[in-house]
Amino acid sequence: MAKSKAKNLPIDVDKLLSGDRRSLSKAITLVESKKLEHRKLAQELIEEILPHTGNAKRIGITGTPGVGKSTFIESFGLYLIREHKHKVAVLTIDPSSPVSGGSILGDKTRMEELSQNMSSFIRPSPSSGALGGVALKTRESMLLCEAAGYDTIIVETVGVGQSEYEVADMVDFFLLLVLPGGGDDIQGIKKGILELSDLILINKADGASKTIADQTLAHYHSALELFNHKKDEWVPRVLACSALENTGIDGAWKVINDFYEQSSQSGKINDKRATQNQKWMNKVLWQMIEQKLKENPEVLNSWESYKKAVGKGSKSPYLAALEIVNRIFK
Ligand SMILES: Nc1nc2c(ncn2[C@@H]2O[C@H](COP(=O)(O)OP(=O)(O)O)[C@@H](O)[C@H]2O)c(=O)[nH]1
Ligand SMILES: [Mg+2]
Repeated sequence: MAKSKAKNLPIDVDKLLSGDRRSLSKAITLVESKKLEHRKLAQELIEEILPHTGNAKRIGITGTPGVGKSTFIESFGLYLIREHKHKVAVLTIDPSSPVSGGSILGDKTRMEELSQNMSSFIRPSPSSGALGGVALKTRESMLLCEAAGYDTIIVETVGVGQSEYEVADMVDFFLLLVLPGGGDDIQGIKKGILELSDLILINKADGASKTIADQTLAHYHSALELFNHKKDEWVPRVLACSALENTGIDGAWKVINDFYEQSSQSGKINDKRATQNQKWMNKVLWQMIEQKLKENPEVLNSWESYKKAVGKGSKSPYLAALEIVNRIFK
């Protein structure tokens, strides 16, 4: 059993590692805190649990509001728990809604059975974060869930701002939910998101929408053929499902399994995670540098006077920036 090196951690690490939900909740709250002292403790905690992470399947789910993400996660999560004895953690990022707002409550009712199941853990992310933003917190929460023994982590996000790209940078597999229909153009879906997707799942393929869903399937197939896929790379799939009627859920899981089989054999999964970690390090590094500069009164002073000079036109923006940089690194 891991002994806590950091004695002053407010979290019982052994309990967390044994899967204690309360400890996991408290740990995530610590990670989410903006207080400097909490940030330090949170980093100690993350360092300590890091050797116990990395064993879960990390799945990102995105799609426009109303497409059925929460309903799908309810069906999918329960399927994994019942059929495959998984422990499922769900982290949701919705930058457009404060955590206390209505949408999370709505989600809880849509994920009612899952949220009450002892093999699941559902946690919404806060609407704003300190350094690294909301997504960094979610990433750290994901690691905590892995340490607590969850073997499937689902990160849900809505198509707002950069959140999909950030989620894609923390998961192995990216699943895009879309609606039946769409006609000649693929409605409202950013091309970049389509390119990130490992599986496009047409939800609500039930009732009167079933036929349309089949047409949409063909449509996405041909859209995907336009992308160039490198040799040895995962070729994105398209499937239809009904989260409400629980059809096609096993098909989606099969594709995800194929993905893991293929990419663990090729070593791609490790490469992907390594690259993601490096990207995150860089992201946080630049943010830290920016913060440090903004806290330095000397830099701030010259920054202000250069701003005035540039505003008056007595100095060019380029030269001003260069002189500030030279002052910083003198
Ligand atoms: N017919 C049908 N309705 C669905 C399906 N999945 C979700 N819905 C409905 O679509 C609405 C939005 O679902 P929700 O899961 O909250 O979407 P989210 O905003 O993407 O999380 C709800 O009224 C669901 O009952 C489905 O597979 N078929
Ligand atoms: Mg939802």
